[in-house]
Amino acid sequence: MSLFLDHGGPRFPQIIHVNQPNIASREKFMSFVNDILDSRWLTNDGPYVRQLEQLVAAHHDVRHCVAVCNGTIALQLAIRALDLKGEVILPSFTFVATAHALEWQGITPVFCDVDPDTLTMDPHRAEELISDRTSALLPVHLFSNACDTEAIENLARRRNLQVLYDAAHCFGSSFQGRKFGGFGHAEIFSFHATKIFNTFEGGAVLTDDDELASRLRLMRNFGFTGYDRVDHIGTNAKLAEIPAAQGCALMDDVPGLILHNMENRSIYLNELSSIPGITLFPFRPGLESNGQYAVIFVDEARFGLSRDLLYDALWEENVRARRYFSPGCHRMEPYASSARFRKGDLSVTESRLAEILCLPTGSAVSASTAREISALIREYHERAIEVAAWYRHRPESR
Ligand code: T4K
Repeated sequence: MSLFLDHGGPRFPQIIHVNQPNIASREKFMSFVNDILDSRWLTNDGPYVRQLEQLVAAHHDVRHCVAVCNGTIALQLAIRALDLKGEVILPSFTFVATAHALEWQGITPVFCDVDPDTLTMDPHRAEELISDRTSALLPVHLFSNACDTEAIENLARRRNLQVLYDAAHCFGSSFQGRKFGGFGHAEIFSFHATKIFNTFEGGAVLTDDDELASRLRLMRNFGFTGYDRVDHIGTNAKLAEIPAAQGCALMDDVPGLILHNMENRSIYLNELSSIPGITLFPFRPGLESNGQYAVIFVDEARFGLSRDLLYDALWEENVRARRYFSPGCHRMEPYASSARFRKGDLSVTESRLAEILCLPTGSAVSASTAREISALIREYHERAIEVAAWYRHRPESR
């Protein structure tokens, strides 16, 4: 049953997702796959992984890209290679992998509040949380928005802490003329299918530190330094050749994909900014974003519907908006119910998490779809009383 009966069914006949994968040229990708199959070199430091690492390092102006099998493993490897210990301060407003990667390594995540505009770690709140067990800061460039890198790195220097950035969302983005990848001691990226640049599953640690990069390379391959020689503890974090080939094939498309996202962003900006109670997530000045997340905030009092009702109503019409990253890591397990996890005052995190909504964008979302989604949101605002009543009376069995 459609929300607005006059539409006679969901507004979109097909489901519109938040981040449908970007697909490389099939011809190029398949020729790489054939090459891989012909060579019978499928993994273990193969030519496509090497090529991918060179391309990514060059694209991000860093000395080293160490490619691995996903962004979470990139975090775990970097945490271990940097020898982080005790407690590490991170925002709660992030994908749960950021917290899990610490906890997995036996390091206690300490949850810090964010700046209300940029949604990135508030350096003042972080400083209040530093204890004699703190070894590092793990800020997140959320939705590719830059952290206050200067304040964070000053704080780290003053308090003798390491800085590892979670730049999972940042492929192709830059801040103050510098590509992400070179901030802090290291930055991790995700090449998951839903990211602007993907290797199906994949990720990388980017760094300018030669020694750290060699340690990471050892650690991702069991610590092997020769066929029969192991010099370091390690794991299997390798990226295989076919995923790497997808990245190599997609690389040249990145500028066009960014352009497409930014066009969608300006459509959302133009169409939504005059709707009371809807604001588009602003970028920090100096940021050149890849635009892979189209993020809005919903102020219930002015819009007429809560974020959650808007979310439900969009799903009714096959628009699968997402509430990233509700309810916040501190409300997820094991962090919610154990007193072992220290948390600062997370009031900004809580209030922003109640308002946030990610709208569909990416190459699968055309300009006309972005306009139609915007028109739908305007219609919900104009018919807010009707929509709220529909939800109050709708059958349980939806
Ligand atoms: N740090 C941060 C800040 C992160 O955001 C992430 C990952 C990480 C670290 C860890 O990196 P990885 O270890 O994942 O490399 C997705 C992704 O799985 C995750 O990579 C990502 N962040 C997170 C933000 O989003 P879900 O649970 O929302 O994914 P899912 O399956 O609901 O898919 C999202 C949308 O994309 C859906 O609308 C369906 C659509 N989709 C998805 C896939 C996989 C497709 O259309 N095709 C597909 O193949 O987590």
